[in-house]
Amino acid sequence: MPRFVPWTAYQRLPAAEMIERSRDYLQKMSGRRTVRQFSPEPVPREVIEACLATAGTAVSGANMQPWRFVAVQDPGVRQAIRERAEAEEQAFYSNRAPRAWLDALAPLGTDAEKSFLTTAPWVIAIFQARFGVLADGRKVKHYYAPESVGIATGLLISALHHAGLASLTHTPSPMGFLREILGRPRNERPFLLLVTGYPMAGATVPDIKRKAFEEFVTFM
Ligand code: IYR
Repeated sequence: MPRFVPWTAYQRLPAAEMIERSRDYLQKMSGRRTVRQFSPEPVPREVIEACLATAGTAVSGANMQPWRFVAVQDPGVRQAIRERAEAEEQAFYSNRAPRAWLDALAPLGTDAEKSFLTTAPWVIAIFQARFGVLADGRKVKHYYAPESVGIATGLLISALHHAGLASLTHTPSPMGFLREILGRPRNERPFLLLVTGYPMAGATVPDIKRKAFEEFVTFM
């Protein structure tokens, strides 16, 4: 029999307060931008730890919690990641990417140079564990692993922004090398790299816009 317990953490709010809070959060998140220029200034590990713990509160398929995070501060390891990522990106930008993809990326101003991987104080490698291993060695399938890890990553990005840090999602492709460099087991598939730290003083962001609300929301 499944066991149920009271949800004591829930706190019901008056409508006016819900409206105010939802708008405050919207305003906070509207200011989030992906940044590519980071300051090398160190960021306290406690901040990264709390944000990762927040990511771990994500909903997941059958509560399997398939996300794995490797928070890398070590300069040698970041350098190794950078070298492999830049090698893949060289191939991507010079011949692997179709013209249309490069055209779509043009407004972002990205290229194969990934110095943020060694400049920013933290590079968080996010993996998706395709199955879990029980104490007795049996494997359990992780249902909806990509969805679950995507949700956890969203919470992490939100937590980092809320804490006052900038972040950047980076997906070198292919990124199997991350498992090698970081010594991860075979069942873990690299999901993405999340770079975080303070933005460099005077950092700029692309002049791009979010879609209008009506373009991505329908009420019925
Ligand atoms: N992985 C490459 C290319 C790239 C792809 C997408 I989709 C972006 O939104 C940004 C970049 C890179 O990281 O440069």
